[in-house]
Amino acid sequence: MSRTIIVSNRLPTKILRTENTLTFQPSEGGLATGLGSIYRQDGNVWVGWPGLFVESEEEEQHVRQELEADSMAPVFLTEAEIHDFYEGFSNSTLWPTFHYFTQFATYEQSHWEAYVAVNEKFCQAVLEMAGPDDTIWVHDYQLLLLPEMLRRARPDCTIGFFLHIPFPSHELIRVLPWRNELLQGMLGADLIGFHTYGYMRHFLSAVSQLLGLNSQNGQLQTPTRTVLVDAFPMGIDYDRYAQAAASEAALAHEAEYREALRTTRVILSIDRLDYTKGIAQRLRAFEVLLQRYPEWAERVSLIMVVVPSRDQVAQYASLKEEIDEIVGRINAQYRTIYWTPIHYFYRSFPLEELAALYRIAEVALVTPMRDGMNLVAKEFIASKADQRGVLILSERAGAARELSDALIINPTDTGQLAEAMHDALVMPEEEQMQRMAAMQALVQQYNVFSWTKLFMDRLSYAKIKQLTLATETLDTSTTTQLVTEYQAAERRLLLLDYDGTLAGFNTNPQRARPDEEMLLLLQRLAENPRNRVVVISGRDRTTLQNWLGHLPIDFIAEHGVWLRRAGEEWTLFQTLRNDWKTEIRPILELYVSRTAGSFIEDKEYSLVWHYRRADAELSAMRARELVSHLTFLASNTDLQVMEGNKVIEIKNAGINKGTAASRWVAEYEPDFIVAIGDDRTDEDTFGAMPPEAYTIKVGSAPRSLARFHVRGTTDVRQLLRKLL
Ligand code: GDG
Repeated sequence: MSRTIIVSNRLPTKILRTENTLTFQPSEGGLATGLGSIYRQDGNVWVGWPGLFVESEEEEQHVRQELEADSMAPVFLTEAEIHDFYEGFSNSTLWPTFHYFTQFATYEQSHWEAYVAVNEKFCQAVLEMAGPDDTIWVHDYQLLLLPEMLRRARPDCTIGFFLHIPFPSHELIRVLPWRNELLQGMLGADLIGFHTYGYMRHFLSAVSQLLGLNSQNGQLQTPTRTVLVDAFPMGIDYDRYAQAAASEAALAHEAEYREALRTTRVILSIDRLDYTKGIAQRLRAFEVLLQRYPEWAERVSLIMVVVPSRDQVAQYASLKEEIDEIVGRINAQYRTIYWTPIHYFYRSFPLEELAALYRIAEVALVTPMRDGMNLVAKEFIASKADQRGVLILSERAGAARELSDALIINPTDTGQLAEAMHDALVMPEEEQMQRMAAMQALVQQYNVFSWTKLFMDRLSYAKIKQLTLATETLDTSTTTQLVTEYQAAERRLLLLDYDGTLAGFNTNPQRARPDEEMLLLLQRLAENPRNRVVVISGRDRTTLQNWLGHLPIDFIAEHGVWLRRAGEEWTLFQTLRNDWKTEIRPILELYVSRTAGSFIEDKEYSLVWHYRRADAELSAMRARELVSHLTFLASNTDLQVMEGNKVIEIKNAGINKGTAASRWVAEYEPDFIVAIGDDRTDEDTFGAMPPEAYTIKVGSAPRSLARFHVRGTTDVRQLLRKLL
């Protein structure tokens, strides 16, 4: 039976050390509640750090056993790992970068190394449990490398990844020295989830700009697999908050607070201490409210709960000082014997007291500078049984995408925020109820349980899709069979594409020269009198001649325009014209001038527009435009428009790699064929081969005509070496 493994940095538990004993308390975080129904099911497990430094082997064993009984498996971290991996790379590099606070980001190689090592550690812990068909759901920014690490070890596992924080614009991601590794790490998953469509778009754009991988409708094509990317706005356990707010305990606390505050109205603010939450700006806005509307003095107080967090990181300590200072200043200036403007608490509250605060507040201020989602906004809504109360919400919290009935503000605009507070305090009850009812319906329906279900369902779908798309992998047993047939054959034909197959891609096509190993491989394969080796490429004949002309091999150049048998002269496949170039070249020149970084390659019988070096998104758009433009022009001529890997080629119709390769098959009559290629133009070769030929696509293979696929050029080399 396959099972589900949840992985996150922290386990959903709190372990407290008191004198000689350890006590275990379930944590009440939103994620723990949402996933509770999953990880506690038979055989399932949650892997993560228990948040405790163990003091001995014995204690480690004890913790392990206790957690195991509650379906959890601990990954123990050392103090050095917490310092470099957690406080370092996670919270001083990734957290500020992903929240647009690059001024706070540090880039320490040693922190990165710890991050890699701890992700490996998590990987090992998961592998100890994961079977080949299990489903693994990885959470958040501390474990960005884990999906790919798991994928290498368990190619067939179903892996999901969810990011709880924003995914920023690619302009911020590109600042990170380890950006490609981080993106690659995430791409090990079958499904990647974000809170909002905006984050998803940023991710797809980063992957396109930095890794050159394209996507369509949230389906991302990596060299080996299709990855689904989607938005899943996380919800809360609505009933739990509604019930807590209606509980005896909450009512009692509320009565107590009311008595102390007398008739003062309450604006509430609750966050972890974090510079992303906009706490200082919120305080300044409250001050502006008191300045602009002195009538609120003695009538409104701000209750501000700041939960201690990450105080080992320097920015957090100085933020704490800043908040202390602003609160002190405002209170000192405005307070009266009867009234305190700001009630500031630097600690956390038990749920019933939190519920009482949600109840008593008429206005909730959720005004982060950046926030992945923000659950406090949703909890406030769930707590308002009488539907009175107003939510003021930052446009930069993920929650703003759903809660459009809140008063949506720009958190840096303190004036606007002060006005919103005033508007909220004077909003007619009828309007409050209308807005609140709409938001309650939404938060109740899209709760944490439906979030979990949506993600898991989509993950199963992602896996099914993978399986139906994939051509067969060239696995060990097929390779063995291929080699056996090769050895038995008398007349073998090897059709090998060049770029992306024999050689890796280079941003400058002239730099993809053959290396020593490739030359030797081709030489030795071609020396065997039973072999016919053909390099079949879109490149011009001069380049192929210069690079490989000294070898005893055959060539098909310019996608079938030019042919050369070993030791003979170059010949044209058929008589061709090239007078059309004068008409087409100016069009391509126009696209070059409109698309910085693109260029034209002029081959004898074709013209090629290259856009690998241009901005990925712009050039993809221009490429679509150019193809339709050229296809229109070519419709009444004997020209054809071909799309390759970041190239568009225009040439005479009826000429392609397939028609050229067929000529070799017809003339040579091979009893064994292997044809390997990576892009669309190689599909013509695959399509022209007899069914028993070993047609092999390099890279992922949705809709390929090839029978098998391999991951990359390294696999191609390995296969060729096996033939020797
Ligand atoms: C990350 C993302 C995303 C706060 N004070 C007390 C208390 N809390 C609870 C709240 C809420 C939780 O802490 C805070 O959740 P948020 O979502 O607001 O923020 P982060 O901790 O930054 O979480 C965020 C989230 O992940 C989920 O994906 O929404 O954007 O940054 O549940 O109620 N709970 C108790 N006492 C307190 O004093 N009991």
